[in-house]
Amino acid sequence: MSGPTADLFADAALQQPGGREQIGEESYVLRGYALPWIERLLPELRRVLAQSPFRQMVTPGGFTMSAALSSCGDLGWTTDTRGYRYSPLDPRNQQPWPAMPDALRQLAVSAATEAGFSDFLPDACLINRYVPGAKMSLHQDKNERCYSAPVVSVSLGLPATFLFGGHQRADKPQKVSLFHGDVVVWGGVDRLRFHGVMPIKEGEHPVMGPQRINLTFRTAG
Ligand code: MD3
Ligand code: FE
Repeated sequence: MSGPTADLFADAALQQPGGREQIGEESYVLRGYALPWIERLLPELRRVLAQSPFRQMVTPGGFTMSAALSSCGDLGWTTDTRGYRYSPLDPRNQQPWPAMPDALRQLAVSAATEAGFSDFLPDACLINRYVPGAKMSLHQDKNERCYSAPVVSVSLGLPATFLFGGHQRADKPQKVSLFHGDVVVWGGVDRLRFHGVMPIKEGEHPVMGPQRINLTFRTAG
């Protein structure tokens, strides 16, 4: 996106009826959308993480990521010195990733529908854990086989400043604050935009403690 359209989205998110904030041509923030689901969601998340705990992964360039990762679903995202990829097995124990709990899948499908993407069939849920100071550098998500499906993300815990860039790494990103319970849906022409997360500020969240956990649902296979 460039020119007048970019300017339109640059300053403030456009308010939409139904509590949708449009942040890109086909991207929406659903403020607090996950809040009614939280009590169902957290015990499931705990079960998943007991089976596949958070771990810090190394990028092909040899850097240890500051965010710790896990996954659930048929496919999980991993990185090591050989590259980035989706795998049906958790490299930590060579066992399948934990199944995607129904509550998580239903939340993601329902949010996607709310944003205009019906028939979302996520097969992977990446779980990122940020402690204060952790960040995610500007990148594109290009390891999924299906770019026509949206990505749905659920923010939990400490707030974050999300960086929403363009299709070129050098495009100046817009900043979007994300809070506990916010759900974001990215799709269509926005699916391959560069994005990242600024370093998380010190803090203690009343429900989640001193951390931010982000769930991202994708159709990867
Ligand atoms: C925008 N995670 O796991 S939300 C990631 O908050 C990732 O943990 C961030 O970027 C986080 O890859 C950002 C998710 C997100 C995922 C895919 C996108 C935002 C996106 C694809 C296109 C545009
Ligand atoms: Fe990403």
